[in-house]
Amino acid sequence: MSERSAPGRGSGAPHPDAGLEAATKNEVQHLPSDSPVRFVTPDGELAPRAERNGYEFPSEKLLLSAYRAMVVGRRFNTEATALTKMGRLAVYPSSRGQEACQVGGVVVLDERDWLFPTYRDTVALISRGIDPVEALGLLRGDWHCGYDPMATRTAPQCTPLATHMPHAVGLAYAARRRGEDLVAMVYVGDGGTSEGDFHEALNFAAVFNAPVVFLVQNNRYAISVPLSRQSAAPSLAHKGVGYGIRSEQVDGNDAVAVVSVLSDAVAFARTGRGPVLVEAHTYRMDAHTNADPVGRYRDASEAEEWIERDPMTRLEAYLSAAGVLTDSDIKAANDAAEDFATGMRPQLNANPEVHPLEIFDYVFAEPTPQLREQRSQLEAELAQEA
Ligand SMILES: Cc1ncc(C[n+]2csc(CCOP(=O)(O)OP(=O)(O)O)c2C)c(N)n1
Repeated sequence: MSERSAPGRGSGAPHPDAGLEAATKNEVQHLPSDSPVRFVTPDGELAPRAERNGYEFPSEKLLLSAYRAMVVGRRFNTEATALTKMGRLAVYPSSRGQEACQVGGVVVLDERDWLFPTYRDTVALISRGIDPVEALGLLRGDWHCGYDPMATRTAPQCTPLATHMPHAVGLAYAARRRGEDLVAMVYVGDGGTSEGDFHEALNFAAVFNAPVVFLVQNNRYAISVPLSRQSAAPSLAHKGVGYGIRSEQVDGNDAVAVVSVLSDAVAFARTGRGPVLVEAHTYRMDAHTNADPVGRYRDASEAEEWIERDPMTRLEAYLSAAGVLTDSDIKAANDAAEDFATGMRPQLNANPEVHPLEIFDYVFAEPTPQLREQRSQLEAELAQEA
């Protein structure tokens, strides 16, 4: 636990109704740091201690597992993008450049915790141990969701912006009322913070003290719309403050800082002291998806500049200089990533056998009249074609 969250420390396991009385509210510092929390400079050197804003250094073990997962994640991003070019994947929203956030939000979770991802967050899914082929089910167009959300404690990837946020809050609040101490980690983009569901979720979470960590990956663009056209707030982290949520901003390309701030946020939420919002400043190095003409709204030189702040090279440089990572560890991580990518290829090259009518199953426990009608329309069309 960091100095920063110390005021509420020791509150112990919460009463299931703890949300109704946020005892620590007045003691909690809600305002984010003036500049994003940082541990490591882009060159891989230690940043001045003051930039940590009181957060603690993560363990070497956690950083090493984050590093390995990031190497796999980077390789997965290139493989999935290649699969779109070969026509094996309908669409892929790459998170290249955002691997510190993708992995950082997952390595701080326990098995009991829930993850609520968006379409951008497939690397977070594989970092949680979800089979890569199952993780690509939605983007391949086979299923609404290719993995079992209950077994993996991972909600389906959400395509409508921010609609998963109230779900996460509801799940976390219900779990707390049942006496469980799980935390829900919600990923959302900068564009998602302009949606009504974002604001409703934050308000509910704050009023009912729900154990949720909102991770805003501010990658600078909502497709082609730059941040300056999306928000006039001093930072996206400030959006949490208005709801009474402890909020923080972090350098999202510094994996050490991301892991530290998010570990602290998860511990804070787990001990019943309420939700936390973390804005991670990062950059989407690739296009929004493979179908996006990125050159029409941003300069190639901008992406070039961010290469210097690449989260992978930064963590690698830091861990190597600290003597935690050797050349053979780096090679082993890259070999494992290569095996991972080649391992998923045969399955993705095979044609999936999915019955078209299955698209209507599992949408709701009880299908709506509209779904039933659509299902019979398609059934009739298929019968005609047969
Ligand atoms: C409710 C809703 N409105 C519009 C869209 C269309 N849309 C898809 S992605 C996107 C931009 C999202 O940007 P951001 O939240 O920053 O996430 P990123 O894609 O950058 O990860 C928009 C507007 C949508 N999916 N859902």
